[in-house]
Amino acid sequence: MINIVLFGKPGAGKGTQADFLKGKYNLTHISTGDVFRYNIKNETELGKQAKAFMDAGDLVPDSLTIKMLQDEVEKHTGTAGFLFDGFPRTVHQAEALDAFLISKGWEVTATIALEADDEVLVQRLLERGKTSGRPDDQDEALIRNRYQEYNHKTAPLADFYKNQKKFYEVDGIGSIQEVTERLSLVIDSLN
Ligand code: B4P
Repeated sequence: MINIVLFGKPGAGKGTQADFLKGKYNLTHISTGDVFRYNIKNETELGKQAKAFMDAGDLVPDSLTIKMLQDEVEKHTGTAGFLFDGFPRTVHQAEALDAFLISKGWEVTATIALEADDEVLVQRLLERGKTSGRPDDQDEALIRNRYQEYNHKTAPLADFYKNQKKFYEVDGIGSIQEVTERLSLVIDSLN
């Protein structure tokens, strides 16, 4: 079983790349952002609780996010592996993921970070905001708040996975296909 965490700043291309990698490596793709947006659209209790945080560009509290992720994993226990996109985003989430996977006899195989400059990414998100309908993509102040959240809460995860010798970095600037090829080189080297 191979379990990959796709890591990176908002707009780094996690979701974009996951769409290619899931088919290529036969992995079950879990995007916590997508699951939250599905719940918001369908006005579930979880969606109602997450909406204000997401609209403000804040991270959704760990208590909601970890439970949701575990429920998603439980739906796919027969899989050849998972591609975690946007989870974990805090050290507490990473610790919970490790404990949960260990309880199943699994582990994170590798965490791959898509590296890119903030200013390039802000422009990407503003561009996406013209068509995505996502409130968190449409206001530059909200987008910049997402980077604050990233720097305070998510960036420390790099050290968490470096300490486990599971951290890999890939240049996220270039064509989508070029970035997929760089990620594939890392994944192919894991066996
Ligand atoms: P997410 O849905 O995870 O998304 P994201 O950070 O906005 O973007 P991603 O990196 O996936 O970028 P994408 O491929 O789409 O998070 C949204 C919110 O959900 C968070 O702010 C938070 O509130 C909440 N949330 C989610 N998970 C959580 C967690 N674990 N804990 C707490 N809260 C959580 O690419 C972005 C744009 O760039 C697209 O338009 C794409 O077309 C373009 N692009 C991609 N690659 C490109 C390339 N190589 N060149 C040019 N453009 C490119």
